[in-house]
Amino acid sequence: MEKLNGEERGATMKLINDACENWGFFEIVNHGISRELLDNVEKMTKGHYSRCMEERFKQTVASKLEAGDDDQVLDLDWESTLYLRHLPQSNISHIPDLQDDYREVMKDFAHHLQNLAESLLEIFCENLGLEDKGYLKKAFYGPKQQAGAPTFGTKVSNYPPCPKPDLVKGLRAHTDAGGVILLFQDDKVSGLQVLNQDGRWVDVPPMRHSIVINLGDQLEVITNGRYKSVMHRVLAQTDGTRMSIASFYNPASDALIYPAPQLLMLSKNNTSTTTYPKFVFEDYMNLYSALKFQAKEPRFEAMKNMSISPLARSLATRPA
Ligand SMILES: O=C(O)CCC(=O)C(=O)O
Ligand SMILES: [Fe+2]
Repeated sequence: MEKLNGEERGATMKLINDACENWGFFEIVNHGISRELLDNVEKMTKGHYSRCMEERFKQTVASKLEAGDDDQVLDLDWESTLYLRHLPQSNISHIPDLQDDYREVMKDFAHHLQNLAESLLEIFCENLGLEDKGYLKKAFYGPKQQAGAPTFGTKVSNYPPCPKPDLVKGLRAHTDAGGVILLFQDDKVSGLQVLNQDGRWVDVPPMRHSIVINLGDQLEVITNGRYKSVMHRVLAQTDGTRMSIASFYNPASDALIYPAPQLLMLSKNNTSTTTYPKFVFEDYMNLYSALKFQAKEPRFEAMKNMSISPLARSLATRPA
């Protein structure tokens, strides 16, 4: 990332653009978040897991696999999770069982990740040729502006060793629903895979102190399909517990989402056939929670048939 400030800026911007157009995923280093902070986050997350989460995992998820009930196993992900919210309001002080220094470190980490997400949105605007480099960030705001700030949250996951990795995934294949996702993953235990354009699963191997970036469904809609959200999954492993910390920089729940008019005009000259819907982000999330592990296209189709309340439409501040 530091190459963006030097002579190699052009080549680096191009690399990022290619990754957004062809992979929906890329991995960044020299992103400005210190190694010391990352090491602390990793150490404390692992400590918290073994102190407070491991036993609970055995009693809940692991016991379902042991019971061997087919329906339950089909609906199972071999992961132990904890959710933290940062925006619009932090809930970190209210999450039980966290040690105070862990709360502080996670607040600091989230602050850095938020800055990184917002810088990446500016980079995407520039690469997309959008005149306003704040366009994407603004598109994530709801009509109430400050009160309707983007949502930003972190899912802290641990994927313990699994006795039957052929039966269950760590996390089943899905695209992410939101905007930009920043992932800090275990530097030793692997498992994340991305589906490439040839339909093959490709490993995203651990790389110490790197951050994996991927794009969610909303960026696909707003960029009118120039950028794509891409299917990914986590394989369960027989050895070692994998830690991953995924932070989701998403639109405000009342943000009105639709393709950027400037990009829509550009694509009129192309042969692009997909048309994207216009909807309120919260409505999308309601649908997504039931259909997360299915393809995104039927979700986009369903949103075309959903009406937007006149109030939501009239409050939208961006040009339609
Ligand atoms: O654990 C990972 O590497 C990915 C997690 C993920 O894809 C998700 O939570 O949406
Ligand atoms: Fe994901």
